[in-house]
Amino acid sequence: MLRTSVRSHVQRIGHRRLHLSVSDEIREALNAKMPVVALESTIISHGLPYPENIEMALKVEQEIRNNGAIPATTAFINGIPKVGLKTREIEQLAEYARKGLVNKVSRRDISYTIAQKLYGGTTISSTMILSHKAGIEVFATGGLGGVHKGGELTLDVSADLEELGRTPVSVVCAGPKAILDIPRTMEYLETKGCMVATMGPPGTNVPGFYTRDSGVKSPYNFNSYLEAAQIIRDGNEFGLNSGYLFCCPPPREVALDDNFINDIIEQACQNAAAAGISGKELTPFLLREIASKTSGASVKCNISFVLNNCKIAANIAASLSKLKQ
Ligand code: PSU
Ligand code: MN
Repeated sequence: MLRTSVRSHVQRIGHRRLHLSVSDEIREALNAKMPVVALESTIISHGLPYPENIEMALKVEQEIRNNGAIPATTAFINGIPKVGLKTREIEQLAEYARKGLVNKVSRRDISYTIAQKLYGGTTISSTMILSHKAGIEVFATGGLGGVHKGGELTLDVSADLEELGRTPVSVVCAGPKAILDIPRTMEYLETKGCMVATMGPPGTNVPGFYTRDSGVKSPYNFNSYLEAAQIIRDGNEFGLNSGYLFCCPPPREVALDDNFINDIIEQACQNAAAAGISGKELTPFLLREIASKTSGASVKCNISFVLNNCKIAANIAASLSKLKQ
């Protein structure tokens, strides 16, 4: 019975009672206060094509280990919220996603996914929730969800932004996805109280996912892993209970040309409108269109900057665990 199996996954880490399944490796690491970096799985189930998605998922775990932290990929397996997937679970998730059997899970989808024993890919929003329950403070991904173009009328604003306003987890990414209205996304994050800092010298703008500079000013900048770790420690010690967004411009060698990608994004948005795509299907649709129109260049770029973000997140997590010793 599902209810029994979910209940049997109520675990403890330290004094916390968790309604989720945390792998032995992650539980031991957290109890020993070692650096852990969470990873989402919507990017596996809905963000990247097969088989690049599996390749990416396994590579990023290795990148985090190479940089001194332990990776914790999150997902819903048969309705069970899991932190720390096994390789075969990652492969299974990708196989199921290929057959359209994986739900894309943000906060509103969690209860249904558990109750119906579904497979679920975790978005930034639900990864933050699972991470916080497990006691993981740092999370790495590709790009943030945000206010969609025309969002002032459609109200299509990613649940990622709400979560960043209410859950004290740090998201390390390459900025809001370029398919979005980046100025409005930044306004929304300010309203919700999410700290936003971009890696680089003072004045470095928010990156645009595939590009290094979205043209939008970043509220803050940071230049070292230690600086980022201090922001997290101080905000959490103060008890802010809101999230942190660390944006990392994609490395020059992998970033795409602004004009090239912006034309393609514009076309993809028009195609989505013409096909009547909305709601949670919109982001996966746009990413697929862009992948096909760039003959896979966007996928290659996406995987490279996820790796870059993982390296930075692992180093921030390591600095944070040193600060706490
Ligand atoms: N980053 C990527 N690819 C993705 C996503 C992020 O490089 O597919 C996913 C994340 O899981 C993010 C979600 O939380 O897209 C946002 O979806 P929406 O716009 O529907 O909230
Ligand atoms: Mn949406």
